[in-house]
Amino acid sequence: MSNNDDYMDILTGNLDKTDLEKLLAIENPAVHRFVADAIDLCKPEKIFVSTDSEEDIAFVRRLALDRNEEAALAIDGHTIHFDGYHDQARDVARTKYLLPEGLDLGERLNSVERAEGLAEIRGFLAGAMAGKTVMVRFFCLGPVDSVFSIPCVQVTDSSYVAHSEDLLYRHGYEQLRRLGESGEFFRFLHSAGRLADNNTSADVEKRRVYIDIAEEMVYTSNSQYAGNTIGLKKLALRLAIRKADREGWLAEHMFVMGINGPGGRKTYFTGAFPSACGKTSTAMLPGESIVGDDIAYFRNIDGAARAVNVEAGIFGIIRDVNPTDDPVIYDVLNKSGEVIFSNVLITERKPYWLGMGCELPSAGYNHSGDWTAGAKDADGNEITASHRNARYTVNLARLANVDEALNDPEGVIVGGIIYGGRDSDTCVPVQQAFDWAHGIITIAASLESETTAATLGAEGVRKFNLMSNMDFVAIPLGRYIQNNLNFGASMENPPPIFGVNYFLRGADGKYLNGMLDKGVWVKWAELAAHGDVETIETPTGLIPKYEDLKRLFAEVLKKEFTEADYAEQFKLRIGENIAKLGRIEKIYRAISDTPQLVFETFAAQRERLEALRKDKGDYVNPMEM
Ligand code: SPV
Ligand code: MN
Repeated sequence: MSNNDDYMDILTGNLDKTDLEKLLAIENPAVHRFVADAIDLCKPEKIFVSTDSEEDIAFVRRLALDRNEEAALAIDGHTIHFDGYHDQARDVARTKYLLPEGLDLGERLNSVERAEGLAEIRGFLAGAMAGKTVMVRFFCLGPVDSVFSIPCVQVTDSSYVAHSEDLLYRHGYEQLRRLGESGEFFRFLHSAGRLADNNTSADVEKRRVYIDIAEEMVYTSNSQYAGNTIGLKKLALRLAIRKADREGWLAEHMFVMGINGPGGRKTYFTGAFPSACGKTSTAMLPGESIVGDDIAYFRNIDGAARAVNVEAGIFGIIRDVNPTDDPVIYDVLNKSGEVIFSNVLITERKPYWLGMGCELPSAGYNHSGDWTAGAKDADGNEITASHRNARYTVNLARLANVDEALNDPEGVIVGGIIYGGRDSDTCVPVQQAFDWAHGIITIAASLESETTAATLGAEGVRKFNLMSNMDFVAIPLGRYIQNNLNFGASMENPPPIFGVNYFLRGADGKYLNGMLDKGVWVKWAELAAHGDVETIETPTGLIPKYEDLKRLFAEVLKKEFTEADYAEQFKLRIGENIAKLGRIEKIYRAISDTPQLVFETFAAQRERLEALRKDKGDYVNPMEM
């Protein structure tokens, strides 16, 4: 790395006058050193330093089109970006923590010894920007000038990445200037690497996401897919989890939304779901308001749990977005204004995707290149019209139901927390935990989900995913659970915790619930959070009464909810619940720092389940509890 004496020489020798002035106006030598090191390592041809000005932002937007990283679509402001055929999701296996000497991250976290990892990734990045323009951008995680704010500097040779960040994050150049010499910040260095003819990353076998804990910095090489490259998204979440651990707050993979209750009451909820399990569509439910759909920071402020959306936009899964199930976002995707589509099908400059609610064209251009229906890839797999993890990127201000508290530096008071996974056979559609610790342990830390297209690898495999944050936890797992337990214990009235399951299936394999039924579960949770509905106590938690759901289904969805629906959906599946406890307990037995309370809480839950089974058998009708 460049040492203290020569970093100014690197900057003055490589930046032109205006860019140098923009950079030096942030009077933080650590920022200068980071940029100088990136230039020295990656050897870009040109350097563009972006302020928060509309002119600078427009430059990046234009560059994405000029360099064919994006192409304009028929509707004004819409563009399409393609990632490489083998670069369509987060690469969990090649995302690693760089372990400084003496640091132990415990079991299950993917890491590599720091010196070795640095040598590898810096080797891939050496000279990687030759002939390209690099962009230096400044953003802020969380609202600007808030106790939650974390300033960030992104250096990337992808104008698609820089453009996406513009829609997804709050601008942070001015904030870093205000912070002067002292500001601490996260740093991200990304190169898409050598590009193929269609401008996608050519060397995906050299794709790496390496998190340098010691420097609060993340390196990405040879990828364009946003989940690997957009520093402020999941890369920053990993750094934030470590910072939160040091400072006594929480960084979670959660939406933040307002749920409208009776009499004009609004209660803010946060919710954690693994990728592609309904998190965004819950956050966007028609009739409710959205603060954020992916990442939240929590702090105990004056005895209340307060949360902010870390982001200012949405990088959402487009599959199944249609006018019936997701009217709010469907509207945005069909009118003028800035939208980046990625990995959808294009014909006649129009985007098409799986599940959009109309017939798809039989030919066009997609993530595989020129495509016709039935086409197969080199491995003989059918190429779908759009990728199952195809996405849209928009700023939250575009949504009709964006919440007025989006940029509140104090965040919102959290009135309830929801956890959900893709679970075909075990948990009921909605239940409330007995208390904070019971919720954290038996719902949040016991979350399992069947895998989806959001990460590389097979789909539909049941996987442990604590707090839906498993891919991002950057501290030993037991410690992470303990931090969550402590957070609730630090307040007199911690928010109630709920578990939901949108993916229960019947004996015929069909889903038992419609896509919009989640609108009822959240309304019920809002009422339960205020003690406005009675509940039925079961061994796994508190479930709704039939009458309340019948009324809510009629009110919210104008739909009949029969006693038979209730009995089938809310029957307690005792064998499945005990089997799940066994799977999860086995995982925690192998994690050395698991808090003892986890095992005690599992034991108590198992006892309750077994006692009921003795009395009533394997499946218990909710009416009989
Ligand atoms: C997720 O996969 O959880 C996402 C998209 O929100 S990304 O992490 O950016 O790939
Ligand atoms: Mn996510």
